[in-house]
Amino acid sequence: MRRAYIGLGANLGARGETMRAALRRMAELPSVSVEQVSSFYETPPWGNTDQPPFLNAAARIAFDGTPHELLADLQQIEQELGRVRHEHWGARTIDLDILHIEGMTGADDVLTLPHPYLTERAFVLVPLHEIAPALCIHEKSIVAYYNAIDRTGIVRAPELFAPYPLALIAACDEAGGIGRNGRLLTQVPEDMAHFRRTTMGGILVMGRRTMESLPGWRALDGRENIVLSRTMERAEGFQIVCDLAELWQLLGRLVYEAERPIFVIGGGECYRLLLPYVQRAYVTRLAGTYEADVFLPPLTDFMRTERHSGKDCIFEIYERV
Ligand code: PH2
Ligand code: MG
Ligand code: MG
Repeated sequence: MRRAYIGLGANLGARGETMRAALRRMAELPSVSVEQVSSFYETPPWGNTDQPPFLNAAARIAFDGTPHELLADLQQIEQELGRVRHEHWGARTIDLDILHIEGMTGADDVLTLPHPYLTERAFVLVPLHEIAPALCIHEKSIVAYYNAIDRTGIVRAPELFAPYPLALIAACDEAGGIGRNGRLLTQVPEDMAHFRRTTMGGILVMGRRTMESLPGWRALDGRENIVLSRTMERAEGFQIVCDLAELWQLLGRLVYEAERPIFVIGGGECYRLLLPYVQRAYVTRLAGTYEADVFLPPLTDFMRTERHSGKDCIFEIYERV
């Protein structure tokens, strides 16, 4: 296995989605494992400036095979993701460049290693600096190139480009209540089964109080359990993150390994914090009201796309419009 660094860029279409799809396809290649991915950065177009802004990122991978085999695999992914034109320095749906392969230098007519622009372009150096500041190219570190370059106009875009669209799952009473005294309002077996079926195999993100409301504080089986908490240090069966940046990093690692749905499972604070990143919401409507003290935030900008009645409750799905 060899270690390599890949630069990603996109400035047409749903840029964040395309970049994530490219990362997943890279991770799915039998010869490649994606080890680390930088944040996504919004960068002004370099070269031909009369084109939309880019998203850029960098990834560290390990791969088996020759540089040209890797290049062919990356070009195949570019093709599949709809890259049509290859105007030099022009707009593109996705651009995957081999920036550097450890222990390899050289050039032929299709590949130059390290990438000739690697040390001169802020849109490459900023993401690469995040994941490999100490990497040395031509006997100088990335951090040294980074410090010397004009980075005007480059901004980190974690808010806009969480590594993956999230789903939310909640059960509400007729007043929109979801909990009382740190517990669920009621336990409807039909809804518990629905929750288990819907989330099985996925990744669960919850707040600390929700984690403490689980029976025996035990992680839910068959699913990855993540707790978002500023104060907790560890809990068996759970991965703990203290803020959104850490959450995106962990989710990035998990979903590039294997594509799995991510569910925000509560409570109120966690729903509120993560709602801007939620694409789909599974909402169970419980009959009656239960004097809740925590409520689901309103799903503005969502449209109901499904609704079916169960025995004791109604199951709905909402999608962000
Ligand atoms: N790629 C180019 C040309 N210009 N500008 C930015 N900001 N980011 C890029 O990835 C980029 C560019 C050709 O590959
Ligand atoms: Mg390229
Ligand atoms: Mg390029």
